[in-house]
Amino acid sequence: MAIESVFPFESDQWRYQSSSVALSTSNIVRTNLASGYNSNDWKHPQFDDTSWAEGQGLIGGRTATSINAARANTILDIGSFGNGYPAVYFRKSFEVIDADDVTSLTFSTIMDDGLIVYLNGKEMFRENMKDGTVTYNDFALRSSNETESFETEVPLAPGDLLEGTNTLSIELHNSSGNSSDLGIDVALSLSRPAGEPIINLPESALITARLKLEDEWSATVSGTFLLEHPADASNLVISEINYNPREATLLEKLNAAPLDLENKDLFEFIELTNTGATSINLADLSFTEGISLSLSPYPVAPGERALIVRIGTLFSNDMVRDLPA
Ligand SMILES: [Ca+2]
Ligand SMILES: [Ca+2]
Repeated sequence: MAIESVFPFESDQWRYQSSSVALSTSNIVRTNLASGYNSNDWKHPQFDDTSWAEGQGLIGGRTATSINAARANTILDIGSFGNGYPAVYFRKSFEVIDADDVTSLTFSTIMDDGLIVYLNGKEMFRENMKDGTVTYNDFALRSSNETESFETEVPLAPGDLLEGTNTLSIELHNSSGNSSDLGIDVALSLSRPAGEPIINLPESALITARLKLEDEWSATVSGTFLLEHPADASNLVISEINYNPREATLLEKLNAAPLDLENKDLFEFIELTNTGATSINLADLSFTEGISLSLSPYPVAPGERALIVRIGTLFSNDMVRDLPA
């Protein structure tokens, strides 16, 4: 597994709502079709949280040092003594590239006292909360140990993680209305299968790779990776052959100086045409008889022609600008 950090502890741009207002219960989620879950729900990625307060983790109260694991960067209003808020709501968005590759998320959490974590409107896990439907008024099962963080790895189902922007929603519950503290911080990482480094090719290419294990390199392996269709008999024709050409005229020889134009064979060429509807690539193409030649990756657009020549410079010379079409 390759582990990548998504965001660390003490990240900013958390949104939170700390008040006596109850938001929707834990059974109203993306996976519960009958629940009426929609973008007005605080767990929904498109929910408008711009009116919520913004802060940096750890977000906690009643004071900056109430949560024992770390000092709060944002002080949380946890309600009045004896009548503290049972729950406070949090949201945070983050970006993921190549989401389909990701197999699990790992949450590192500092928490007082219990919580339910949702990803894009689906419950990922809960800790120190009762089973079943949890409402705003439910307290955590017990006081938590907030002196250190704990890790929770959650395997992902297809569609859980979105390409691009994703949204975490968390309801954090206190252990009682008399509790002196309430707070949270989360660091998130993700796992992808190992051995799958992604190389984005700008063009078709021959790739040679080798592995290094400690100080030792493996032998190389090579492969040609094409962005176009491979050329074959269905999309490629020999459209012109210039075999054993006539002698250059005096004028051609004059214009071509100082090249040696006496060897007419140097001017032989074969023209290939892409007769297909999509771009093709000539990589690894060879002739079965007559010409010993294996071609390197070379893309040819639909209708485009490619010339196989002995010496390229001869064909960029003035003398061939009037080649018959
Ligand atoms: Ca506590
Ligand atoms: Ca507490």
